[in-house]
Amino acid sequence: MDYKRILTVQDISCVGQCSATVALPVLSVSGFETSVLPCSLLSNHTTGFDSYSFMDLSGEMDKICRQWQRQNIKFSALYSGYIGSVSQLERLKKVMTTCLEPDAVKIIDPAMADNGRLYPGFDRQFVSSVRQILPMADYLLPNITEACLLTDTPYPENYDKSFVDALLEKLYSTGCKNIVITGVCLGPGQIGVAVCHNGNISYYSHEKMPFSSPGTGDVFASVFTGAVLKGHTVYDSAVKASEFVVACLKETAKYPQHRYGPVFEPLLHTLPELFAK
Ligand code: PXL
Repeated sequence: MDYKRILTVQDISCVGQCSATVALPVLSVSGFETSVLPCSLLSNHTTGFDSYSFMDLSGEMDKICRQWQRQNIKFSALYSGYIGSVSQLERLKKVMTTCLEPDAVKIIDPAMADNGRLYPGFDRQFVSSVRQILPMADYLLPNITEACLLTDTPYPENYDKSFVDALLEKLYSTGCKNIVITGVCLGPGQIGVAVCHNGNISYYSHEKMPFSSPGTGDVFASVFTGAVLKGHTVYDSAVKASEFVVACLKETAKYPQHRYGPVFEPLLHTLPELFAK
C-alpha cells in the first residue's frame, strides 16, 4: 500500500483562516502527505476585510507543473478550492491531466460565491469557465449560491427540498457522480448538506449558528477530503465535515472580535478520532 500524497490547489491568503492555511493542517492531521499548488497570493481573503492585495501565480503554476512532470511526481488525490482567475483554472485542468495517478480522486470545491453573490473579482465569464471543469470532478462541493450559479438558476430568498433536489439533478447531469451542496437551510435555526451519490439524494441538518465566517467552506471541504480518502462514504464524510464545522463555529463564538475565519486550530487534535469512527 502506498502512502497517499494529496495535492491541494488553491490560494494562499497570508492572513485569514481559509484555503491553504486550513487545508494543509487539516489534511496533514488526517495522516496524508499534503502538497500545495498555490494559484494566487493574497494579503488576506477578499471578504470580511476592507481591502486586499492579489498576485496571480498562473506563470509560476506552469513552472511548478513542468518540474513535476520532469521528475515524474504524481499525486493520488487532488482537492481544489478558491481559484482566482480563468488562467488559473486552465492550469488546474492541466495539472489534473498530467500530474495525477490514473485512479486519483478529484474533489472540487468551486469556491467563488456565497449568500447569493460572487466574491469580489469574479464575473459571469469565470462562472462559465468553472462549469467546464465540473465533469472532471469525482466529488463536487458547491454551497447553495455556487450551485445556483453553476446551473444558471436564480438565487432564491427561500426554497424547499424540491428546489435543492432539482439543483442536485442538474449538477448530476453534468457528469459528476458525487455532489454535496452545503449551507442548505430547510427550516428555522437549521442548516446542513444535501448529498447526491450516483443519483440518490439524502439530507443532513444540524443547528445553525447565528453568525457565519469566511473560510468555513474550506474547513468543510478539507475535512470532507480527509474523510473520503480514509474510505468513508460521501454521506458519512459530509456528516463528519459538518460536525467538525459546527464544533469550530462554537469555538469561534468564544471570540466575538474574531469574525474573519473559523477558529479550527484548537480542534485539530479531534480529527483523528472523527475519521476513525
Ligand atoms: O473559500 C474562501 C476564500 C478563499 N480564498 C479567498 C477568499 C475566500 C472567501 O472570501 O476570498 C482569497
